[in-house]
Amino acid sequence: MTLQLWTGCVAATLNPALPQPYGLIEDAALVVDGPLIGWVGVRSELPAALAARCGPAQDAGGALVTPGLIDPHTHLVYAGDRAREFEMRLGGVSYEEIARQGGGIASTVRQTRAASPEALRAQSRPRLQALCAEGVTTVEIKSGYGLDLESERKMLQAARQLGQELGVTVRTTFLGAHALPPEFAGRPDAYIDAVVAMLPVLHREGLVDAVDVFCERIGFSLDQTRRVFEAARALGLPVKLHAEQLSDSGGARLAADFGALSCDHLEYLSPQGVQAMADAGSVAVLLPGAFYFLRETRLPPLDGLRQRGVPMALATDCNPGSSPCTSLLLMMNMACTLWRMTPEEALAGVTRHAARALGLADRGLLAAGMRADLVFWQLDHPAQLSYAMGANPRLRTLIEGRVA
Ligand code: DI6
Ligand code: FE
Repeated sequence: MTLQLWTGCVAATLNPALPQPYGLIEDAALVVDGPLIGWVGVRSELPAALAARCGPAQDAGGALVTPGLIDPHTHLVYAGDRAREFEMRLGGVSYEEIARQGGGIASTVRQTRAASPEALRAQSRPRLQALCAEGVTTVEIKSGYGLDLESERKMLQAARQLGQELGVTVRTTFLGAHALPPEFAGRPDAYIDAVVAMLPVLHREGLVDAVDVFCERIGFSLDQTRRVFEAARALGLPVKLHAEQLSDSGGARLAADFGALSCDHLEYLSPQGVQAMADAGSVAVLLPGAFYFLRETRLPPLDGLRQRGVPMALATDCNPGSSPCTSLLLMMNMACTLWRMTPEEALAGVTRHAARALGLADRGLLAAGMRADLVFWQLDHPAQLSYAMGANPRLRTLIEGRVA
């Protein structure tokens, strides 16, 4: 089989083995060998023997090439919206208050339970399409608006089916412990029993790649979180956690005990929590859309995370209540403008570190042997990806070497 050869491009490889910022290679050549990257480097250094196996060089016209973008935290499968609650919040009612009044997540649960599988897919599809249109090739999608076996299954199946339809990788996370459904009002421990019973069933059906819990004053306690994590561990499933978004509950330290892939949100993460994440090798998935939309003022402890070497990923958190957002590029801009992350950190956050937050070792950087998930952009420097607001400079996406 002949290999594809791309030239005339600037490659932001994100490969930490290269000394330049962004692992940048000017005047790069890139060889695609079936579904994988065969070679990437300075064009003049392309080995002649390899060049001989390639088809005619395809000129990228000076485009920037990056790894396919990865959104490692979304709740994009849901029905309805919460625009009326948005109006209430602007009138001064808080997100937590709305949740306590039976709105919030519970209102999306009502609408998601009522939707047919087709309607749920139809409403969710444009959100996944919007992400893909901006160069996203791998997306994590959580359940958590069903809160009973049948409705959680419906959500996870919708997520899987949409991924197949659009030809992108979808990783599904079971978030049964997202909120207390009305039929369990006042009985959170009984609901955790139900979650622990749902998990093996959904896992057996091949619908679960990881397990998450909303550990928060308005979510579940540390003890309840631990019970769900123990059930995950018994099945060999990795865990993630919504932790320290609205308060410091110590969730990150608990998650670290379970070797969590990631802890997400983290505005109220303590120094002990940072240390625990560093020791466990967990990724910090930061969600600037939720910070912005809820008008939070407390920043995640970026300096602490940097000092301890905790990898920082970025995600949309696409959901109807706290981040109705389908632009990962906008998240990069917000992380830079609101939090002073660097554009290089932002790009690593939606590629290399995002891959790690999902436990995927085969993508997130451009190097021989990695998946050939690539995006070509009409840009000449990777900082431009974080700089513009609302632009979409994507030219072309390859997924496993094929034009998407
Ligand atoms: N944290 C979030 O930001 C979302 N879920 C969660 O646990 C919000 C979900 C929603 O409000 O619908
Ligand atoms: Fe979330």
